[in-house]
Amino acid sequence: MSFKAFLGATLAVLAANWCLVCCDITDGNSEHLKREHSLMKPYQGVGSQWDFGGSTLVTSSYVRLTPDERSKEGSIWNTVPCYLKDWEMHVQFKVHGLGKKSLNGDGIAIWYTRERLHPGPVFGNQDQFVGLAIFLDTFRNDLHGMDRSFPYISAMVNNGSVSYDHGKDGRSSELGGCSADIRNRNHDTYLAIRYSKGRLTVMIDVDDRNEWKECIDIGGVRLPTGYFFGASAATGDLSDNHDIISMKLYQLMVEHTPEEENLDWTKIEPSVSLLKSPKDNIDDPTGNFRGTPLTGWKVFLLLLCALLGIVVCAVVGAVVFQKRQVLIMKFITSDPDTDHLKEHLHRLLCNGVINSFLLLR
Ligand SMILES: [Ca+2]
Repeated sequence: MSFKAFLGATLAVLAANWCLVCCDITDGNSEHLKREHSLMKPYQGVGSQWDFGGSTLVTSSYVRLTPDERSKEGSIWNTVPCYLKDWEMHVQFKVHGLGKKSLNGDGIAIWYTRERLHPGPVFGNQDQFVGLAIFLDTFRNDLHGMDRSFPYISAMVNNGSVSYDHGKDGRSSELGGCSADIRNRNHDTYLAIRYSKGRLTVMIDVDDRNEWKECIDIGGVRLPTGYFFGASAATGDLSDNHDIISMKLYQLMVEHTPEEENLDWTKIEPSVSLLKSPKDNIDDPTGNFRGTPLTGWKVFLLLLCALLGIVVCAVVGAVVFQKRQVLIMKFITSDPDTDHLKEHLHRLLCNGVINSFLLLR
């Protein structure tokens, strides 16, 4: 192989690898890692670009928000407000501890909020926050919500007016979520949060398959620019090590209309315009969106339809049965040969079944 051919082949392999990485991250959008909003080993930016508080401990290989001890809370916050309109945050994290399954808590929250470094009761951060939160809830508080398994990942957008309901694991304000086995895994676990053109997508990679699995995908989400990224965690009577390995922010190159560009994005109030109400499913054990409740006349119509269906089926069945009986009688009287009769009866029965099927269709 000539040097030229060798160089060409090497460049092709490099280009293919680069493309694979690129496609994996952004699904087609070109992207840029924003170092001022990213937290990476060996965490040299901590101190200037990141503040931390509470029980947070920064080592050279991880940022431990809480140790595996009771009643701890810690957080880490980007000091630089983010003015990107479209972004994707990748979080590499690890939740691990000595507690047996279900005997651990409480979890991690990833934030994009107006305020920063305000300790409080929501996974170590303040309640009635303004902005976006993604909760990695590892402890089931609501013993009535057995339809979902824990750990459970969910999203909440708040304009400061809503309190997070720990007793219900945030179900009343949840925009979407999924169960994810994120605890005590032997491999790395990842979460991706993408916000672009009003669409919020959360993906997870927790099964060591090196592929993203969708967890949340909702439109109509309005978030301003100029907020801060952060992460926090808390333990209660039960505990875990809550470690952040990295938080990498990528800018998504998305075109906006001139009208959108001219808006003052810092003035946007966090909100969600859902077609249906959020998953406030206090009465609904399935946790799914509820349709309008069935009123009296709707129940009546439903029952009437069911009754009519039964009557139609019964009439069709009776007609088919009667026809078949008549034909059988005809053969019995017209053909006294027993073997021949048997063959006809068999054929008729088969035809009868097929006819019944066709009629019922
Ligand atoms: Ca919980």
